Amino acid sequence: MTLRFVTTNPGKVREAREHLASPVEQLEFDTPEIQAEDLGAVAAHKARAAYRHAGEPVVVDDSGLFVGAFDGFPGPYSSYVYDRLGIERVWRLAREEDDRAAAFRGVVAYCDGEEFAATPEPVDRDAGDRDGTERSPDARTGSARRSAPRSRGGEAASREATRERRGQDQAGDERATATTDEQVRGDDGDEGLPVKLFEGVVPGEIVAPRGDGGFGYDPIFEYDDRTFAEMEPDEKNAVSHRGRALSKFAEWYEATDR
Ligand code: ITT
Repeated sequence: MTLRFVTTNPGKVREAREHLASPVEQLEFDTPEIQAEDLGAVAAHKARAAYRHAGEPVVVDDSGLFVGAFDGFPGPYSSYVYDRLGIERVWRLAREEDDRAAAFRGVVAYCDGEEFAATPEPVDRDAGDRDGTERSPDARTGSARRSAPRSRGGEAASREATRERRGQDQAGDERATATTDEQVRGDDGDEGLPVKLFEGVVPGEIVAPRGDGGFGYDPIFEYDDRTFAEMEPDEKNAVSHRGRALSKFAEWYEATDR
């Protein structure tokens, strides 16, 4: 069965194809992202929105670059910082620091509307991130961090954005409604729609930009003396956060009957 990787980023899909025996197709859709410190919560929310949009099994990914000297920033805000500042300015900020240690972290999330049998990887079942409440440890990415509370204004704006998207993607929503059970409810109440999470982390260092490969922050992320942008795709995939998360996902997915 063809897997739909719902993302605006073709680089993620190229990497997923290296890991999965099943065919992977990009479904380009800009999923609404909640604001939360925890990538697992963001990825689970993205997966539910992607599933509602696609109406068939979906994979999404949420990743970020965590710089130690910046207390983990930009982390979950990496996409925003990449678009607004760009890698050259992130490098210029980091070079002021003695300690340039960083990590890429990523969570691959899978949702097909069905429940999951118990395996070590966590399943996210709720939407507790919306009100800043503590999530149970197994719904997170291993840590017990608290999601950032969202302002009412932010929540309302996000719902408005989702409604706007719904208007544009009515057909997708209708498909989702037609093919799933009552667990698939609106954005205001999709608690209960289970999402399986697979996490990957890779440590490295922020350096001056080098290399032409990869995408995003790859030119300023050095691992083992080379930046990710200086590696061949399969070399990056063998060690990267997404590669690690995808290989856990692939092992689980190929072993299930889904
Ligand atoms: P989607 O949300 O549509 O999947 P995105 O590119 O916005 O695509 P994220 O929300 O996960 O993805 O944002 C993560 C940011 O970190 C984004 O700017 C990416 O370019 C960057 N990033 C993620 N994985 C990366 C990797 O393997 N190498 C370099 N940069 C990466």
